[in-house]
Amino acid sequence: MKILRGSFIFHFNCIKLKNKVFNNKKSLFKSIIQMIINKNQIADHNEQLYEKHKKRLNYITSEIEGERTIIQKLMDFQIAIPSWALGTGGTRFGRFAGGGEPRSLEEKIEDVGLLHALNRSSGAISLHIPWDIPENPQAIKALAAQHDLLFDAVNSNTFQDQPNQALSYKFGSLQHVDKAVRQQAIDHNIEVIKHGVDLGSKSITVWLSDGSCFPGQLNFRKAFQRTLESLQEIYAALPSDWKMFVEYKAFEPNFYSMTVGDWGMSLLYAQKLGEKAYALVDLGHHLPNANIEQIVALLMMEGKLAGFHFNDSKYGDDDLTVGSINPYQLFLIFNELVDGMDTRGMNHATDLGWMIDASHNVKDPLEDLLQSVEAIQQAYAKSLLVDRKSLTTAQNNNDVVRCQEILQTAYQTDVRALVAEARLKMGGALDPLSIFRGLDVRNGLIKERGSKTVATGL
Ligand code: RM4
Ligand code: MN
Ligand code: MN
Repeated sequence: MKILRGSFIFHFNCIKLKNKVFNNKKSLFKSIIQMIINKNQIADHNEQLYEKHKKRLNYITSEIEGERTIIQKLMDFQIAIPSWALGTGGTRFGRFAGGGEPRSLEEKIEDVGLLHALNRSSGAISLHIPWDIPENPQAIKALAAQHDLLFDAVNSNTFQDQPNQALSYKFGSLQHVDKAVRQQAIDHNIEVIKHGVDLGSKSITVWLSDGSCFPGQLNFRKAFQRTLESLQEIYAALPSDWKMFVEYKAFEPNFYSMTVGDWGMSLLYAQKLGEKAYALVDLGHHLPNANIEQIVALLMMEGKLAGFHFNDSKYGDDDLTVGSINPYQLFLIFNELVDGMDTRGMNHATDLGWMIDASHNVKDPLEDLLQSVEAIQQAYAKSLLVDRKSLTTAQNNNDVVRCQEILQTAYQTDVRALVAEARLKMGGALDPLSIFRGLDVRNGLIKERGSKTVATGL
């Protein structure tokens, strides 16, 4: 009886799934994606995996409470994909480009659309200007809309000189001793905001590789003040519903000091700029062993956390797949985030910026991004499992053992079926990575775009 009932539900759900994917096909698949992933392939894939998935889901839901809320929160949670991470990255010494990389902004949007079709959780793209200038914003916006994509924060670039640029950033941009160079960098940032406005972005991320290479080269105080003044001019150009994210970074090879070097400096700029300015945390931008979860907790306490650039690292700003080196840290960060957001009554999905900032040197960028999104969702789901009431009681009783047990219980829970269920409910694939490989998506892209393409960006 039980088996019969189970198989009936299984069958019924499969029909529902097929219909859902079929009905959504217009918004899910376009152009190249349509050619590579045909409309029923996700449904077929899900059908094949459904029984196994259901077993896993039944197990976890029998172990935890509030699974519906968790699944809903996972469904609401979207992670922006950086336009500069869709091709193979490189190190300072070289780049080993893969095939089928996107050759234009349009193709980058298609790549993100492809990810989003598979996981339904990559519904936004973050553009780096001038690497990805939307020449025809209306058309770009329409293309993104076809793939159900929004535009997340726009990013300025004053850490490289561009061809035909009048003045050089060799000695800095917003901090430069020469006002003309600063003005050029300010104008560029304002230009970036304009591009963002055209596309419906609501924030600009400013990351500077301003600093000094040798002791004595720079007057720290004056460099800070010049940078602040420049940021103030950019801030003044923000539309009323926009935010400015000031991203810090402790080091850059060749540098002795960074002008926005840690969360203290970011916070200082953000506080002096005003209520629309926030500090952005890129996980790879800290000195080794920094307690990022504590930084996050305090930035949130001050209402000054912008959001994240997710990646992972062992030594420096390695830009590796988030969760690949230190998944426990990622969980602890999310644990603070959920606690902080709930305390402040914030919307988990929309009140902070969730972005990936990674560079893929040896993996297929799209596979890496699928792994990244999954890792973020897992850390988020686990942090939603933390028994906060008991944790507070244990903390108040100095019951250190219990505190650890509570966190570990959540962390050790296998939440993969919850994440997969959220995907399934949204019309995505139960196992995006396996369907990506099963359908040989990369080869489809190579056939379309060629094997010698090199994406712009990092
Ligand atoms: C920096 C920083 C910025 C990113 C650039 C490309 O290290 O993480 O966010 O825009 O790299
Ligand atoms: Mn970053
Ligand atoms: Mn970085």
